[in-house]
Amino acid sequence: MTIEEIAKKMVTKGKGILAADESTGTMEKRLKSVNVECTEKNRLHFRETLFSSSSMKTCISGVILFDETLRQTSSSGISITELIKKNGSIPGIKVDKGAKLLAGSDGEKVTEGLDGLRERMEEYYKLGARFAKWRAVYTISNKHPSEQCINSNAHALARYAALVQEAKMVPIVEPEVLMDGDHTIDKCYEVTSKVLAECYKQLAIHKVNLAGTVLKPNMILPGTDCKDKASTEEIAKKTLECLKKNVPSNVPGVAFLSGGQSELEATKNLNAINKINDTKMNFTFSYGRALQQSALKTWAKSMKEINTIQEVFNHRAKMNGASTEAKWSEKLEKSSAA
Ligand code: 5MM
Repeated sequence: MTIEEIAKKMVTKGKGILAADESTGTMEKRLKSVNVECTEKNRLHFRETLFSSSSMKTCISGVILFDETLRQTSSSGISITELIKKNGSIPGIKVDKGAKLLAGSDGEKVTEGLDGLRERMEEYYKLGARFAKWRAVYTISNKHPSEQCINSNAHALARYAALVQEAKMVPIVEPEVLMDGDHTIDKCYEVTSKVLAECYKQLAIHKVNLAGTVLKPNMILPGTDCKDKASTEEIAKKTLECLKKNVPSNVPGVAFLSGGQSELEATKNLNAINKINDTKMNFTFSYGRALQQSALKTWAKSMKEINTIQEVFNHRAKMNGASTEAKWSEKLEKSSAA
């Protein structure tokens, strides 16, 4: 498949991406929150349980993996990438090395991982990955994000994207404006616009073929500590407006991150965005926490109840799949859960 075809498949209507690329440190936090020891065996068991679910075929277009998982073998003896492919989904790989302190700044971060990336991409392709992911993070405060932070992260994202396409894979470009803080929804709109504009400027400079990329942005939301809450309709309207203004129309689709929203909020908001989507772009999900939280809790209670864990995951995947086509409703949520 060409990178344009892979990108289109990743944002197919009715499906979305499972972000299961937590690094070991993040996985440690997630497993600690449900009182499970963070061992390699446990990480594999949880992930394999999800990757073997029936919704993989119907609702999951791709799975983002962490380096460790890409190299693992499932309990049935086939590799994890084969398991994902067998279930009709595309394996992908997180290739950044994390957000590190940006020299010369007052605590802002820049994502690292470009050194040796060309060679790593060759290996990842051989291991079966067909797309990659790189996440940049931006915090909002009176003085942040700075131009230095916006420019250096956009530059790194563009260099990453060019290297991924050189390896015949699709780059997911993930600039995440964090929800932390008491900023208003309009501030989030303003910052996200600046961040996206700089990303697309740099992607153009680095000659990235946008038809072979997928954007993974935050939705436009008020900060978690903001007193003025926003309605689902306002979130949808402002998110769509911000993306229409800043994302070139040859980008085939957008796969939102959930960023700390609850499972239900993330589903509702995506549904509302799709209700008013009047662009040619497909809007789908690339959720980590908002797809896995309930399944993780169920798994932690009883790891042997594979069917029950998978039913919980299937339900969430199905609800998000429906929201990519604006077909989700409270009624569907209840009847499917039942
Ligand atoms: C799955 O979580 C990823 C975090 O990995 P790190 O260990 O490198 O922090 C993260 O990049 C994720 O893909 C996105 O943030 C989306 O996840 P959420 O939970 O925000 O939907």
